[in-house]
Amino acid sequence: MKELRTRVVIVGAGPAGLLLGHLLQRSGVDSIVLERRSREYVEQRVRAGVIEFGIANLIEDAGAGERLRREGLVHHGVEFRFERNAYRVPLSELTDGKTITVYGQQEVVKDLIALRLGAGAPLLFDHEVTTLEGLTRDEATVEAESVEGTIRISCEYVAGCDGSFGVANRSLPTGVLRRYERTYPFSWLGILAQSPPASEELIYCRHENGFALYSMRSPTLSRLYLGVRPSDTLDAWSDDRIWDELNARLTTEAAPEIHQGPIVERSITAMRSTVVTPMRHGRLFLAGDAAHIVPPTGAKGMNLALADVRVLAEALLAQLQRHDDSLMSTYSATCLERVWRAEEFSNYMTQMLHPSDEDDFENGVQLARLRQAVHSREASSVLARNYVDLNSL
Ligand code: FAS
Ligand code: PHB
Repeated sequence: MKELRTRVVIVGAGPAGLLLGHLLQRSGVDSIVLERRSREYVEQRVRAGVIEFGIANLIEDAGAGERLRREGLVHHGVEFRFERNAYRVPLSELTDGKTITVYGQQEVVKDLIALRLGAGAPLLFDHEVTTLEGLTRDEATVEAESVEGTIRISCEYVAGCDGSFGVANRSLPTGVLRRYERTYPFSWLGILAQSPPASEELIYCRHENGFALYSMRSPTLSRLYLGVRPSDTLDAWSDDRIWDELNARLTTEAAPEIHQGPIVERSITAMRSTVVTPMRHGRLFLAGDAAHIVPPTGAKGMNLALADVRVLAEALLAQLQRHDDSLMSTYSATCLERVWRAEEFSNYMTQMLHPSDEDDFENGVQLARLRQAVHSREASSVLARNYVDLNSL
């Protein structure tokens, strides 16, 4: 048993844990980041790709945005396709010039890992946190297992940035923990393909066969998604079937073809919405997917996680440097107000863009909502503001 001591233990080296570690380290507050997976694994894990206007500024202001600004793809609009037609929503025009940046989550993770290791700050990969104790006592302790054995860390606060299946949200005692959940009758099959993007901007598509999304990672790497049945497995989807279905759903008279290429990554992700409350329990603070999950249709997952950390870092620094716990005591309420807005927007986008197999009345309502979103200036302005900058509104 190795015994260590620090001020803040951060569980999880995803975007939330790494940005928090960086913001604390930059302000001279010691922390230890523990990650159960290897560095290679977290740096190659394909997830989110869209960064909001205010969150890109947050990453840049934190001194972690050099490559994001250099390689990120800045978009001023987004396209919706349905009933064989395409409609562009001019995001920047509707939001006084704000933009989204397309930059892979794993690139953000790589940049933050390089910064932390470059600063010589502790980041322990292949360390699985098993126990959180003393959360309501004078001092918390965190235990983690690795091939070298067990380490036990005493600390003042614990940041649970370990995702929805981590140890942190399971450490909230029953009676304290409240979980709000919704699951959706579809999943997303996502692929990464070595093909030049067929479009300058993202394309969200509602087709009678199902949902489709055209996104990208670089001028040579496309990221595409298909709505599939929750029971579907990757074996049921050959490359030909994937491209045939993407072509069937995404193409219109005006845009007959999408560029195909070797598929280098594929995964199926279940669709669900989850909110865990409270986001604080004594010395434990939850941030990111540990506290909330949104379906990716609104591109809010990573943005929500980083916005939580913006609030948490300020609250921890106020307490640890100025013995002012006011921001800590409002942390949960402050974040949950924004989290529920993101849940609402992500649910709105998800319901609007995924046809129902059995409820034609619902399909009628969805199409009416979609037509309004692209034809009514008021509706597309609300959509644009939420899509581009919800977490900083
Ligand atoms: P993360 O899940 O990124 O990081 C948590 C970390 O904690 C992980 O590295 C995990 O290994 C570690 N951990 C867990 N338990 C631990 C323990 N006991 N000890 C130590 N470490 C532990 N969002 C989008 O906007 N667009 C997308 O296309 C999209 N696709 C997604 C696909 C998938 C499969 C998933 C799960 C999410 C996707 N998301 C997407 C949402 C995603 O971007 C998340 O919101 C984002 O990863 C949240 O970041 P974190 O809260 O840092 O959690
Ligand atoms: C992505 O690029 O991976 C992406 C973009 C928009 C979404 C979800 C995922 O809504």
